[in-house]
Amino acid sequence: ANLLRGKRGLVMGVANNRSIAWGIAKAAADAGAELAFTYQGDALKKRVEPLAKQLGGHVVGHCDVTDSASIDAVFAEIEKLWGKLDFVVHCIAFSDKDELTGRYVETTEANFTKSLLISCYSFTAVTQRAEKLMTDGGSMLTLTYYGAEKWMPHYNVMGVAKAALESSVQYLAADLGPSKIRVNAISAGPIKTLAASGIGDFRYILRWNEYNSPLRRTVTIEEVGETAVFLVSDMSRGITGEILHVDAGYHVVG
Ligand code: 0WD
Repeated sequence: ANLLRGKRGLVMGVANNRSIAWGIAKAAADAGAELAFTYQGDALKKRVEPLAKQLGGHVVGHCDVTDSASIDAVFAEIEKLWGKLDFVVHCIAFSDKDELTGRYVETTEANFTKSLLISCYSFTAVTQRAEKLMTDGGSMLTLTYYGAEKWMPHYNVMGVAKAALESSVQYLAADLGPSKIRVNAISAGPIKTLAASGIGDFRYILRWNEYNSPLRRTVTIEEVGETAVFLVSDMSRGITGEILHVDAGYHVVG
């Protein structure tokens, strides 16, 4: 399948080979896309560079979304490299681990602000820059979780951040529709990644999903990756403002 042949995409949020961003990058490269990657800080640079190389991708630099100058720098690099952009995959979220356990009501102002900035606003900030390079239209994609829709144990401020992110997908879709830029999210079921290991009782949540989802299992980064290919390809050209669940059907249960 060459669904993404001729398309150029930016992938943000690869931390290692378990990252959802990596599952998406692999699937997109398989579908013929040319990819660019960012990394957050020198520690991740060493991880991301060899992974990008495996897929013949470009590394366009350090990007910490709390530093808007680093977002600008990465987009300037993409403009130099390609002059345009067809899709962006945003797989970035953060909350202080100490607040991903216990009660939401204890959330501090500092962690609330930081979590919403990194996990929600950064998608808008990236979309602002991407819009200018998506001269033939394009597709923006972010990752969310069911904890945005319903209370989930330990998800706390991240659930509130994902609710804001899902709402921003709708507002961005309306704003960018006239420019033929689509904006969607995948609501992934739980997957054991670095970020997920910070969530309290995560193994129990995985097990709970295995027992209770309609497909009686959890999902893989490869499955999220293939759905992402669909959402950034022209196959989904009639879809925008959508939150698509890739969760073995769990959202119909809980
Ligand atoms: O169960 C799961 N793993 C699910 C994850 C279920 C549903 C959704 N998601 C979402 C996450 O909330 C996130 O938005 O998927 C996205 C990707 O997360 P992931 O693949 O589970 O986690 P990971 O491999 O850790 O990648 C997240 C990365 C960070 O990694 P670490 O673990 O080092 O924080 O987000 C990046 C970073 O690379 N990141 C940032 N990037 C730029 N600037 C920043 C930042 N300030 N903070 C975190």
